[in-house]
Amino acid sequence: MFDRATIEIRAGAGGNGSLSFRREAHVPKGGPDGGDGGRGGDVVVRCDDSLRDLQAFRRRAHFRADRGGHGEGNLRHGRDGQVTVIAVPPGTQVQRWDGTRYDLVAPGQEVEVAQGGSGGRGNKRFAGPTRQAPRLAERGLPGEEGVLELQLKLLADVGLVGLPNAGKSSLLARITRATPKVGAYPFTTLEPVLGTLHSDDRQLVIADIPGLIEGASTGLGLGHDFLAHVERTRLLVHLVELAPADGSSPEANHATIERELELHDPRLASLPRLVALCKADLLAPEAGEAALAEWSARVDHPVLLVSSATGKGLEGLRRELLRRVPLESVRDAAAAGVGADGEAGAGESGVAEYRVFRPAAPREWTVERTGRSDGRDQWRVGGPAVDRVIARYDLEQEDALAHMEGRLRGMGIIAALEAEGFQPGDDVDIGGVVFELDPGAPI
Ligand SMILES: Nc1nc2c(ncn2[C@@H]2O[C@H](COP(=O)(O)OP(=O)(O)OP(=O)(O)O)[C@@H](O)[C@H]2O)c(=O)[nH]1
Ligand SMILES: [Mg+2]
Repeated sequence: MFDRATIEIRAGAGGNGSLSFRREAHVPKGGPDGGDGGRGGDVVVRCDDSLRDLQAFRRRAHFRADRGGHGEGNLRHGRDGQVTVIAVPPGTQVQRWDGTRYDLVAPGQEVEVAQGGSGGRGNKRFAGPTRQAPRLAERGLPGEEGVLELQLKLLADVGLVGLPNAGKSSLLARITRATPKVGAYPFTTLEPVLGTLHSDDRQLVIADIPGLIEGASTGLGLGHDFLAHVERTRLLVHLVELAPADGSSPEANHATIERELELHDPRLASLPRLVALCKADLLAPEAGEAALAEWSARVDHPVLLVSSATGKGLEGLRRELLRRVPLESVRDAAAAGVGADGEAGAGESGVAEYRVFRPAAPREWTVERTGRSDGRDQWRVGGPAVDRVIARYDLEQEDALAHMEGRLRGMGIIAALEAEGFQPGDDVDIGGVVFELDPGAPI
């Protein structure tokens, strides 16, 4: 079962703005007519009902969205880059490189996981009363990129838990049409198996969660990965063998599984559950009834006595399941926006609100004196905020430097330099390029 995948994604870069002037036969000096660059394409993850696992990502692990077109003269704007859609099966949890998590449960639900870069403005946009022939245009910004961790968590209404060999698969085979392998040894089942319990008016999806042993929550055995699948169930059936062949104590076995559930996630401990004392056929009927009475008095959950061999108690179990699992199934609940994590829930239509994650534009920048030469101070200005400004301009363009100075001034950087003793004409290293900055000059 391919229930995990790591993929790399990159949204498209924005197109560059154009630096262009109108050329007309009879107009000696045309005005600026450079169009804007288009927006880079976003990367979106969509929940697709026709998929069952994450196998497709073994063949393809890189996804790139189109870049935006460059602007052109005659005020032609670049086209926006096309969105790249990544399809995942229902139940997929997506974690972005920055830790943001999205739960994709309802078919059609979409989330934007990487935003395309904005397009650069063409020189037409910089025209104003003081600058009628702007010789600068912005560059498009890169799109967001990073690694996505995908994890598929089954959407089951009921989880069957219990120690290996407890009889989970046998029970699933008896109450649903699933045909899991049954064996007289532990770890017969190596991955979760789903079955559907039908009644006249509803269906419950039941998952056999194998491999839980002491230490499963810390990664021992197979159970750790599968515990994640239990997270979304709405009711657990805890199978406890009354007369384990290895002579272990049913009470201790019960406690072991409960502890692992709790350690994995305290929320699991608060899920409603049924305790099914199983393989009742291996005990004398009176011993079975006595155990039932004793367990019922001791644990806080309803207790049933069942046997997959004889069918004893199975009709009662079926009834209890149908009665206790809330009417709306996991899928409905998810579609109504109450998914396991309550994140990125879908709207009423069943289609997700388009959750757009915009990282706050980084504000950090630094100003420092780096040395002295020829009697003048040298400075360095850096940080993500500065990098973003640098990325925008092609400083070969005549007006770009003055415009960039304006932006640095707007950010408070020129004032910070001056407060440190900066004199107009000092050399300033801005993002790796050294300028003789003269911010007094008109912009
Ligand atoms: N006598 C009796 N044996 C049972 C019953 N249910 C299961 N068994 C036997 O118990 C053994 C284990 O059953 P499974 O259903 O494979 O148990 P499991 O919990 O799925 O085990 P793993 O997949 O290994 O975790 C098999 O030999 C079954 O035939 C029952 O009600 N009565
Ligand atoms: Mg099994």
